[in-house]
Amino acid sequence: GRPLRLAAVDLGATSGRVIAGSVGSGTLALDEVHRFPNGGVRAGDTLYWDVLGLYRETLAGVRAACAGGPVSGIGIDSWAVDYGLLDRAGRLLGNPVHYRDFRTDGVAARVSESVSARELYQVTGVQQLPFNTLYQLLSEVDRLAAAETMLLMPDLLGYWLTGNVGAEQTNASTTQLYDVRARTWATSLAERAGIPPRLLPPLRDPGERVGTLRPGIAAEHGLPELPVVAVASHDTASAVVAVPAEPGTRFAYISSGTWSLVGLELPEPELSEDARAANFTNEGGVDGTIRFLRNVMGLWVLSETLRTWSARGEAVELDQVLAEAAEAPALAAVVDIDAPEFLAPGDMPARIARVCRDTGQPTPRTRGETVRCIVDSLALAYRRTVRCAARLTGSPVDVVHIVGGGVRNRLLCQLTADACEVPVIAGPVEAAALGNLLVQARALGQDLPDLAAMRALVRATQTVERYLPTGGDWATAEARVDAMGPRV
Ligand code: LFR
Repeated sequence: GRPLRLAAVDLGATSGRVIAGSVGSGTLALDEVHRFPNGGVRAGDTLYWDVLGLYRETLAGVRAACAGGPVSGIGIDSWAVDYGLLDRAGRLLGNPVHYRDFRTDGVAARVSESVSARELYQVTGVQQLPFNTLYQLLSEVDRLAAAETMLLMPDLLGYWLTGNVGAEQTNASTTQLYDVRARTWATSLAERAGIPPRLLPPLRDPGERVGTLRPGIAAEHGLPELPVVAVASHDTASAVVAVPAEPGTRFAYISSGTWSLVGLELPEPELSEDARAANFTNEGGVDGTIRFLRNVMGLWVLSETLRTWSARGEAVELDQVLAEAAEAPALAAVVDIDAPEFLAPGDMPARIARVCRDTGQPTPRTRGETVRCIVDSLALAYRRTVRCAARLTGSPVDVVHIVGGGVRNRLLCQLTADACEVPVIAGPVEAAALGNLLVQARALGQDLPDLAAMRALVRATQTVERYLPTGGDWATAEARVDAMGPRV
């Protein structure tokens, strides 16, 4: 049909953007109308999100989208697991806390006294990460008595925009409070773990209407009373929608941003004990699909490294250090990039150097060597994860698709092809925004019956780059990392 102009609000942990997209038959065009930094704000002993800033920037972006031409809908996606609590009057109770805050330290171990890790996995299918919503809620259990509702970030913003509460399924599936097979909240499990089930709002499918922009907000911002559509509100779910896989190919994907989400799309959850031991998650996707994946620490380690250097007054450009890294010797030192010590903000170069020293490897001396160690270690983690996913599901992988901001890191893309020993197709960069737009467009009547149709449109309109494997002794490096300590 005639292209629809839609606003996609895509909130990442390090930056947010609002994209005005046109979606129609043969058309999928992006216009980035607003971009802003995001990140943790440490106040007192807590690492928070600037949630009011995110709300303000969301509205600024929607205004910018509308200034460029008529808009038919708004969709919001963001990182997962984090939430705000509302009281009985619908007011925000406290400022949402960042998942990298240390308040969840030790909580998972306490939960296993009331619900075993095995049962948790059987029901929710979710990997053990210290910051799962379940553990965050339990870290503030004394405050829950005053709370009526828990809203995940996109649902909280959607509530402020429309006045309606709900929980979109793809994001709800990351909370460890959701029954991945029944596709409902895991109410009895929640109760046994100590979470009042009233906190869990009605579920919505991606594509359902959240509501309409409240008249007061529309008037205040000079906006029409637009529909707000529930998209696949977990950014990773939206990104996977836009993976330009050819029909029938056996593909793995890497959604490459602050995190690297590495895995497969499955028709059913994979809940075996082997999958649990390998810490693979089963998150709900569009049209009943499952994202069977692991969180790899991602570009976070690189961006924290750059932040550390610039805080010391060293002028560093990403492209420059990547060029230096490309010249540095390959696989000279590798670390387990998923080790818990890389999770919290801080001096990553020092942590990398310490691990290299402690594991008897040469310590990176130059910036290029440090960055090379990080990208080699990331590629190695991709290899390990892709091969493990293939093993666990019995489905071989012929091609790895990389989507998201990491597509711009050409060194990492090439090393991924080398490490995984299969071709890599890299692109599109703005996959999460594209997936957001595609699901919105379908909800508003465009002819995109299934994921295959959405991906065909991405293939027809977006450019990708191909990388072929060129070798390297990844097996030896993998064995070195396997001998190191526990991972997140
Ligand atoms: C990626 C992501 C991951 C999730 C992490 C924390 O942006 O959404 O999928 O595990 O952020 O929420």
